[in-house]
Amino acid sequence: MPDTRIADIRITPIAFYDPPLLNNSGCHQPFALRSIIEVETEGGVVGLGESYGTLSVIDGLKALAPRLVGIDVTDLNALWAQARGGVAEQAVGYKTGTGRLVPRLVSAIEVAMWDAFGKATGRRVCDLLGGQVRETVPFSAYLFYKFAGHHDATPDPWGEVLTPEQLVGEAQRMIDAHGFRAIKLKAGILPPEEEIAGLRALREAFPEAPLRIDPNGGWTVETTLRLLPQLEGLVEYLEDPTVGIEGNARVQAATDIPLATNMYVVADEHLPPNMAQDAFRVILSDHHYWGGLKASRDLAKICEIWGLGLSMHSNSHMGISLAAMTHLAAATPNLTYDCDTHYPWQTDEVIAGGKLAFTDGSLGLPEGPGLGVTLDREALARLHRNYVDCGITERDDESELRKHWPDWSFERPKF
Ligand code: GKR
Ligand code: MG
Repeated sequence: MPDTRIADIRITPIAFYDPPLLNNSGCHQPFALRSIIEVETEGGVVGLGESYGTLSVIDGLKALAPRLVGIDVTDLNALWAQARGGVAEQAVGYKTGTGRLVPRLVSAIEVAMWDAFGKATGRRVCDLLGGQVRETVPFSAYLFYKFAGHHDATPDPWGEVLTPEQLVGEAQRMIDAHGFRAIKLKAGILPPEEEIAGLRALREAFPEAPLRIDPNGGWTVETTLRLLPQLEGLVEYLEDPTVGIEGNARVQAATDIPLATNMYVVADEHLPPNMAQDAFRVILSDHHYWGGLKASRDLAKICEIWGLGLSMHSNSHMGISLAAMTHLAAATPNLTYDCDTHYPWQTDEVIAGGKLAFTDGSLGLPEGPGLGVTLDREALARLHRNYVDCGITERDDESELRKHWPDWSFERPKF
């Protein structure tokens, strides 16, 4: 077997076109940011990872990378020890608190370590994570309200979506293109009655589709309690309707609809209070912030033990993240709902061979060892130039929305 000690780690920030999608915090900027991680071993194998492209993550990764030279790509304990050893505090633009940045840094590099080990040994990442339990991984149609174009008036190919009719059109187009079964509506932007009218229109147009709505904590407890009768029988789960574990526990106590979260149970220390208060019954895991693929498999076991449902959260991303999500999901027995993905919203790609294709809303594992994907170096260079040229270094949905609606202000809860 080739030498699997780490010889070098390269971090490349990239930016790619993102449509003007709306959420409770604002509107997506014209470019979404990611980081591409390459872990090269002494044996000459290159493993790939993809993570957030915000400045604190890029800086943290750059501080962590040289500390990892010489460790074996299987040594996750050494990776955690180095990440906990003060690198987060070195990150310029470090805002989010060490507790949040450390697992993000570990995740970004850990995926590339698994990929390198898989490529060095001829094994797929899902086999290294415990073995494949499903042939294909189902994803959901992730719908957003959106503007017809960005504030500079560049039109977006998906057009405007602000009404129930336009929402059904967006869903139809996404389902025609990718075959998704479940539908998720990003909410918390329009008055809740309008968003529920959108859900009802979706129910009428797609009678069999499992539906979800995610206001990102945009509704008060009182508003959510008032809306529950309209949501019962309509949605398979209700995602982060209001703020915090306590607030959502009050909602969960009043309904049989399971509450799901990617906002308030996002780290180990949130699990005990969540269980004690019975706030969320579905965890939307995300290997990018839970500490990587191994930590996410551990989380799945915790969910199984405690009878929690499990699915997957996403952010705007490229094919390396999608491949990692798919390997993880393929190796997770208790995945109880179709996973989220922003992938259909992204036109650019950084992996060789172009975009991965869904069949009937599901994705098979990319062929080959590791994650089964390799870099398109020309695309990487082009998307890195985008990053340098666009000048965006932080996601800022709030200011972006004020370019469209000058009087708009961020509030959570808002309605
Ligand atoms: O991309 O606008 C977005 C989403 O709102 C994203 O930021 C969330 O993290 O997809 C996410 C969610 O489910 O809350
Ligand atoms: Mg969510």
